Amino acid sequence: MQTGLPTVFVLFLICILGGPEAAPPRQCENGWISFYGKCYYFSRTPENFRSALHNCYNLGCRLLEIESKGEELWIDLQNRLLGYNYGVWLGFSDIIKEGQFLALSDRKRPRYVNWTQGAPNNGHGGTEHCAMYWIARKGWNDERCSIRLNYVCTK
Ligand SMILES: [Ca+2]
Ligand SMILES: [Ca+2]
Repeated sequence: MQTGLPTVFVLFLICILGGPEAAPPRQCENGWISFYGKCYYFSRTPENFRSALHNCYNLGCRLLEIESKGEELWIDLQNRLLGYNYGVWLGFSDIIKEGQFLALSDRKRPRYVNWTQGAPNNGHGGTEHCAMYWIARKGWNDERCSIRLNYVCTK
């Protein structure tokens, strides 16, 4: 476990208490893209997991939690169009209990998952506790929270 990660869980609470309810489709602000009633912000620079989470909170709360195959295919397409290389952070972590990935927004298990073959494997000496979407493998992987990846914020 890395120092400072409990911050993530303070942000959990902020997100739960202050998070937007499911709203009817709406126009997104400048710089955000609309897809099926949600607004998406795609980062220009890669950040470590904690910074990505912070940045999304500052912009309106939530790090991307893919909820369906349709959403995932769209995210995959956007990632490729933007030229992202490795992938993007997903708002799921197993930092509380190894192997049990929970959503940062509600601390529940994700209803939709798409781990790549062999993942999550808690690799790099058991230091992989943050989930990401892996473009090349079109699926999810657990990674070290300290690496820098592009990220997507949703609201
Ligand atoms: Ca892990
Ligand atoms: Ca892994």
